[in-house]
Amino acid sequence: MANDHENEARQRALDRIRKARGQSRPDAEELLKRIVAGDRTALAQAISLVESGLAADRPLAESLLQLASHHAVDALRYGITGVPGAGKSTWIEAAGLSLIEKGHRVAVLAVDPSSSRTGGSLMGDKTRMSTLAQHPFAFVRPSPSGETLGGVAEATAETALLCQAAGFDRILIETVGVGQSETEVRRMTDVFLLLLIPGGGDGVQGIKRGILEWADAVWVNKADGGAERQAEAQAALAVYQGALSLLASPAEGAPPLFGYGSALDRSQVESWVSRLEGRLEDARESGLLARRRQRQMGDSLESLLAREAVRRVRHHPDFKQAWEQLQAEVPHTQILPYDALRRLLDGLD
Ligand SMILES: Nc1nc2c(ncn2[C@@H]2O[C@H](COP(=O)(O)OP(=O)(O)OP(=O)(O)O)[C@@H](O)[C@H]2O)c(=O)[nH]1
Ligand SMILES: [Mg+2]
Repeated sequence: MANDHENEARQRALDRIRKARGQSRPDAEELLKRIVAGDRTALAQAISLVESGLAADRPLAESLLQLASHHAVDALRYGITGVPGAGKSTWIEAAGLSLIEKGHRVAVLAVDPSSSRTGGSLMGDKTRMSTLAQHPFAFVRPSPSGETLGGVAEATAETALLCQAAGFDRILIETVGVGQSETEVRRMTDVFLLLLIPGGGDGVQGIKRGILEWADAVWVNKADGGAERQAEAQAALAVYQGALSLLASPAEGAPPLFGYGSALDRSQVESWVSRLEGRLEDARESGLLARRRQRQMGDSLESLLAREAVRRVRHHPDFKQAWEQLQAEVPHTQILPYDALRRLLDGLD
């Protein structure tokens, strides 16, 4: 597993050699066949393809995704968020190993559009999850570096799909809880877990209020190293529980699961993961999970629609001229913004 990067580099080198010899890249069907057969190099190559910022790579990526959707195993997706250093990767390592012990295959993806971390710390993730990263039933993929075409969240959802085609039935997505990405990650996960640490100053530790509201589960981490830390964690948990009971609208389904403990202690994480899995199983049976996914799909479509609509307007051949004309007019006339927008759009028909 530690070799995924090397595999990818090798694959790129092979691509260059093929190109030099006038041979084409493998087609989508061939690539997918290898992915389904468990070829990690093919999986890594496919992920690079969907993460690629090159428009030329998109057609192959899209046919591949189309094919992959027919082979994807049904997976449960976990989103794990929390401030930098809260212990997300450590928690994921413990949770991932527990899930593997129960017979699952685990893919770990990272979303970090904030560029708050460097390539160095991404390698750090692999070191921190070293046991998991080397396990034959796990696949650990650092966040995409650089620009992706459709956005980081879309690339992550697509990567998850490829992992599902490769047979991974538990997808754990780590995201730093300070940016924009949590909304999008929550939208693609079946359970959204917030990791906090005791004694984090103002109580909400720079975590956006919304994140606390959305959490399906809250775990106060690093409750180890003596009775004092335990007491601190308990106190912190009570504060969050109180805050959440005030904030939360009575959402569908069970109230958030609260807990505290140490990510360094496998058995603590394991028993908590079992509880989460139990809840997910109940949600599946009651139809709650299906409804959540349906709602998520609707939300994703809405946000894609908004983005695509803006893109199309901006790419309209007359847009630039109409936009400039409007901007030139605005200082001289009393024009209301909505009126201006209507005139702009009318001009594009
Ligand atoms: N004492 C203690 N240390 C922990 C615990 N969980 C994580 N750590 C340590 O905290 C540090 C940060 O852990 P990570 O798992 O990398 O935290 P993270 O949230 O993934 O960090 P970023 O990915 O950089 O945001 C490491 O040195 C861990 O060993 C815990 O439960 N108790
Ligand atoms: Mg981490």
